[in-house]
Amino acid sequence: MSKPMLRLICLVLVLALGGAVLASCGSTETPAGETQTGTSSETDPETSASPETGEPRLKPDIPETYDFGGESVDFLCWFLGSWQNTVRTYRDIATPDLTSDLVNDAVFERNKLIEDNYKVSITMRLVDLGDVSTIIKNQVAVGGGEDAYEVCYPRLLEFPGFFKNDIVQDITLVPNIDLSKPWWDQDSIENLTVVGVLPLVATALNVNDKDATAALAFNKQAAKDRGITTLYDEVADMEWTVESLMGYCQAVGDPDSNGDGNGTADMEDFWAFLGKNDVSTSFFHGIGGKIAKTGEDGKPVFTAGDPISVEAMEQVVQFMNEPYFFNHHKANIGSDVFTRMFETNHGLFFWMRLDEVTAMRGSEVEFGILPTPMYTAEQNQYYSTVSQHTIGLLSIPKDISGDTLNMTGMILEALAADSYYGLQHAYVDLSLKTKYSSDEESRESLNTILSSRVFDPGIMYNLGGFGTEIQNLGPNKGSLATKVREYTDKVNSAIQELVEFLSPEE
Ligand SMILES: [Ca+2]
Ligand SMILES: [Ca+2]
Repeated sequence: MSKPMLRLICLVLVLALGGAVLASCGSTETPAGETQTGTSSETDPETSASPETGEPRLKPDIPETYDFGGESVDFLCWFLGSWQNTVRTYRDIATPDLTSDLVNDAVFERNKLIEDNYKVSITMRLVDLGDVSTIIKNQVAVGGGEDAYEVCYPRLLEFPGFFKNDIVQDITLVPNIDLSKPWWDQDSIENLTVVGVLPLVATALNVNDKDATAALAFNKQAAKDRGITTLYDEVADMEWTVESLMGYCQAVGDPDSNGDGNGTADMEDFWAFLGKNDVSTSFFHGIGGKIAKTGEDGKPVFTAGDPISVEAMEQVVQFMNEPYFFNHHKANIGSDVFTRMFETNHGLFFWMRLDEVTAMRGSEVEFGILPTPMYTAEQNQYYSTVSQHTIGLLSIPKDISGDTLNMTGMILEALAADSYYGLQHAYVDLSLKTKYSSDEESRESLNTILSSRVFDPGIMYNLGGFGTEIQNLGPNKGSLATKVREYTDKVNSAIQELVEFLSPEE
């Protein structure tokens, strides 16, 4: 199916569901006060309706039940020890028990339903992020077998090196997976398909890639105290820009004058903007920039140097070097210490990924949520970057074939379809938004953020290392125009290499 057709279907679905933002184009949405209706265990697929409009729940084109004879579908996922007790550790694949945590329990119920319906068992193994590659390489070399992992998630940062071992397969060819369905993230499909081949994909099955989406938080009381009352209106009116953000930050001014007055701007002071190097990349995407876009022929094109991006990034670099901008990386403090600064009233704006919304349960300040600002109002669309540092996306090892591949496709389709209603509802509506039940606008922001996610092939395939250069622009006071000139040959040969690698052999 052509990409425009996929887009069209996606749009039609959005309209059909009364404007609800879908996981493919975003995430599920339920009006405030709705009870949880999407959890798998309490939903009869024949009669159930979407929580938004009462429209019938979209069903996957696979048998509703099947007997796979107790076969297991095994997921191998990356793991980083220092993030052990955070939501960055996979919590969306499998869980042993009900714990009354909404996301955990939605995963438990989903898997139980699918395991019963298809007579399979779903397992997950977490391994150190460097080991995913070794394990899958060995598996593919030996050729599958009883202990094979049917699904794997390397971290995105390691993915470019990982998949060049020729160890994952083209998801577009996997039986029983229908990528036109909204539970497969259409933006990820459009951007990560190269010459018709899709080696990894984002799906409603996961919440961790939603957690990895960039956004801003703001301290509501601090904003009010400074007469800043129209932030949400600006977002809604499509007027939320880097320039207006800079205007507010300028008004807050010198951190030390607002803080302890010891003559040094430090962690004890009140900062207009608590940021880090990642602001470079997320604002680059926010202003509409992209390292690469897919061209007509299905090949990525190096687009970082378009004139508007070049102009906008001058402003972003300037912003990141203003005295009111606190840079967590330059301050060389831990992430938790940095987050704590915002939680304890040391900043007006705070750059974050959505996982912070869950992590900041103990915040002493009440905060609102905003999308990454646009360059100008003419842009008319917000863009929210998805981090390559904190997540992986779904891949299927190359040795999985025949009946096992049939089963893998069917189980993934069933899991993703159910998650689109059950898990995503538990995550977005009941978990993320619950804390802000008094703040309707933050919910709107969450919908905006989750429906405007950017999967940049330049970053996901690490084309010529340019993603790192973007990340360094702000802290190094770099110029995008100069970097593009410097890197054009490098990025273009990386694209050529990627295309040759993925093109079917003649
Ligand atoms: Ca297996
Ligand atoms: Ca001070």
